[in-house]
This record gives sequence, C-alpha cells and structure tokens, in this order.
Amino acid sequence: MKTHRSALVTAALLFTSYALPSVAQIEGEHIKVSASHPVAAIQDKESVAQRDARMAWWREARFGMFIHWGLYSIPAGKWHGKDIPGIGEWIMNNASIPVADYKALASQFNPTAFNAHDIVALAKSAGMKYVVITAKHHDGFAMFDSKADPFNIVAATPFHRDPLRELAEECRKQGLKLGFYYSQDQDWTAPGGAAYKTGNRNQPFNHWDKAQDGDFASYLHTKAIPQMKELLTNYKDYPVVIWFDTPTKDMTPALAGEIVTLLNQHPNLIWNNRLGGGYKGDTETPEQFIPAKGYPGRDWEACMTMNDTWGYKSDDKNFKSTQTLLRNLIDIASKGGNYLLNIGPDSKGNVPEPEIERLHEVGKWLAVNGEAIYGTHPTLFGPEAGSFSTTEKDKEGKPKFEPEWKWRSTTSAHKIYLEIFTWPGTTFHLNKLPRTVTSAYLLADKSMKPLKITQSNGSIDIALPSSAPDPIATVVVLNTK
Ligand code: FHN
Repeated sequence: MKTHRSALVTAALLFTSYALPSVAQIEGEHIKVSASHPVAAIQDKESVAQRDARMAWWREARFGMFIHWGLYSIPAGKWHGKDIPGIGEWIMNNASIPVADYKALASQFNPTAFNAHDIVALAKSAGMKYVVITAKHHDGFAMFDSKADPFNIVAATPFHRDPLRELAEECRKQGLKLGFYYSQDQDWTAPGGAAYKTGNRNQPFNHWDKAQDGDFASYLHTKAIPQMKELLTNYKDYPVVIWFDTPTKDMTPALAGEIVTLLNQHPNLIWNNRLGGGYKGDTETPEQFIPAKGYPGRDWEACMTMNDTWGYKSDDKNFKSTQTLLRNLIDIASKGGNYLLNIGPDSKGNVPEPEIERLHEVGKWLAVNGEAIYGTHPTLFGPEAGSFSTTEKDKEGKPKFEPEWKWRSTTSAHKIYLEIFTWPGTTFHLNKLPRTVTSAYLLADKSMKPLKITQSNGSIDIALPSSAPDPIATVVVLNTK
C-alpha cells in the first residue's frame, strides 16, 4: 500500500511542471516540495536516493576553489588615482563608473600570464576537489566565448582566449570538477540588468548611467539566458555547478522558472540557493562566516575570501593565516559543510603569491590528514564548537555565537576523528562518547602506534605526546564499533 501511494505521488511529481501542490515530506522518501514557484525544479521532483546520488561527489569533496577574475582586476581597487573603498569586483558600482568607460577596460585586458594548468594544479595541490570561476560577474563582462553578447574576453580583448575552455580541459586532465559562477540578475553594463548600491538590494534599478536603463525581462531573454545556455552546452561534461548570485525582487518566480527549465535539461547539475524567484536550490551559501551549527538537513558551502576582497585589489594585503584557513576548513567539515575558498588573480592572470603559499600549506596538511575531512560526517559531539552568549546579541538581535577553538571532530562509519587545535597536555578527555572505542592513534603516524586509552562510564582518556605534533591541528583517530 505504501509503495503504491509513493509511486503515484512520485509520478505526479515527475509529470507536474507547473503549479506544484504544497506537499510536505512524503513518507520520508521525497524531499519537501515548495509550492511557491511555477516550474518544478529537480529538487522538487527527485527522491532522496536520487538526490544523494546527485550530491555524492560534492559531499565527498568538502573543499573547493572559488575564482573571482575579470576586468576589475585592471583598476585593482583604484579609479583615476583614488582608492575606491569596498571589494575589488564592485569598483564599477562603488565608483559609479560610466558604462562606456568600464567597457573600455576590455581593450587593455591581456592576461598573458594566465595558465589554466597551473591554477588547476594549485587547487589540486591544496587538496581542493573542484573549482568555481566567475563566468560573468555583476559587471556583465563574460570571461568566456559568447556569441550571445560581444562584451566578452574572446571578442572584446586582445587576449582572444577562453579561460573557461582552458580550465575545463585542465580540470578534465587533472581530475577536478568545474563549476561556473553566473550573475544572473545584476548586470551593470547590459540595459535592463539589475544594479543596486551596496546594502540596498530593494532598489535594483539604482542605475548611475542611462545606458543601464531597460527592461529586466528583456535583459534576461537576450543576454543572461542565452549565455547560460552557452555555458551549459559548450564545455562538454562541465559545468557540474552553476553558482548564482545576488537575486533581487526582479527575478520573479516566472522568470526564474524559465531559468529552471533550462537547468532541468542538465539533471546532474548542482545549483545554489541564490537563483531567486523562491527556488531553494541545492545548497545554502553562508558568505564570509561559518554558521554556528551548520544547516542540519541541508547541503551547505561557506564561501570566503583569503584577504578582504574577492576580485583582485592591489593594496589588500590583509591575508588570513594558514592556521585560520585550515581551522575554518576543519570547523566547516565538522558541521557537514564545504569550504569554497577564493583566489583573485591579477590583470595578467597571476595568482597573488600569499594565496599560493597558503594553499600549498593547507595542501600539505590535507595530504597527511585528508582522511579526517573528505567524505566525513559531522561531529557526534557539538559543544566543542562554542556556545551562544547569554548576554550578547548578534547583528540580527539573536544570542551571539561565541566559537571556541580547542578542538573539532568529524566522523566516518567506524571512526571518530578529533582535530586538536589547543594541545591539552598529556591526556585528552572526552565525555559522552556515543560509540565504544576500540583503539586510538595519530593520523600522521604512519605506523599507527596505538595511543593508550582508558574508558569508563561513557568517557575516555587518550594518552598523548607531551607537545603538539602539529601546531595547527593534530588528528587523533578513534576506531569505533
Ligand atoms: O556581490 C557578490 C560579491 O561580489 C561576491 O561575488 C560574493 C561571493 O559570494 N557574492 C556577492 C555578495 O553576496
């Protein structure tokens, strides 16, 4: 009876492409369906098992490279000799640069130092499993060969090469996945594209040049959707991710539905929660922060910069330490998320040296300790990540989360990993053990020499060397049954 009913509901969901009914969780077999959008997306139709299969590589990956690269790397934070405050890729908006002046940058863009092999090799050496690059950011400049719009790197610059094609070839060769970021809503150089000033998303037509005026739907039909079609069809097996950004209220459910119709033709694609129009997508995307508890029941990916900008800014040297980057990765993995860490190449295509250095260092740690990160499940404990303040509030007026950085934990079927940041001396004590531990060893110790353990009443003492073998994070493995 149960099977029969489920089959009927499945069929109904698969063949309903408009006006979806509001269906709650169906006997645990299907993902919750949202009623508010007109075209059913893959997430509305697939079973939990189909979703697990579609998300499998992404969940295993845990660590990816974000690349913000475009014309904004030429001014690199300065316009007419003045420092322009804000993030580098927003310079056109923040300095209210006229469309014609910004477009003129294309004739100077000749990033001859760009080397797709080296960038993919860098990601690989960092232990990253996928790359997501800005195919088009809010400035409207396409970093790929586009027949739909001539404002692109092949047609409008002396470079005449398609970096996305070159990256796709290298990702294929070096075994990484490739995704494309596409600013579907904001476009500051196309008539009708949305534009809002920082912090003012409710006024998307906050234009500063008449050349930007126009109709949003026409922009979508003549530029954004044709370009997305190009991106989805011209790179063989890639992209595996489409990373949308900054939806405004102009992205109505009906317009977003047109994009979803296109996405539905690529059933293995993963796309984020930033399309707009009421679509939840596959992934939550906390930006520049790590949520206190992750998003239980949802896939999520924290995207972060290494300094204070996504797109290259020559004066931004405020790079986070390798320790911070690595502990962020561990923190995120312990809460079941992915870390999408950004690089911002300069106008010649060079990746800034401090970014290369840090990525190599993170990669060295992962080469030894990756087992504790890739494909793992969240912590079985929880309080180690920190606690909510009883007195202080965050920006939204909710109790402020105060992280602790002593240790984290990740899990696999038969192991608990303890990533220790603050060395506790010669004993690590754990209460409320959810599994029985059979043995323990240091992950970096190739001989897996057993660490002495003492268990009683659900707690354990693990004997450790007197000083931290790894100053950033030492991983203790507990074999469990
Ligand atoms: O406005 C963008 C910003 O430039 C950058 O691309 C980030 C990356 O997540 N997303 C937007 C802000 O949320």
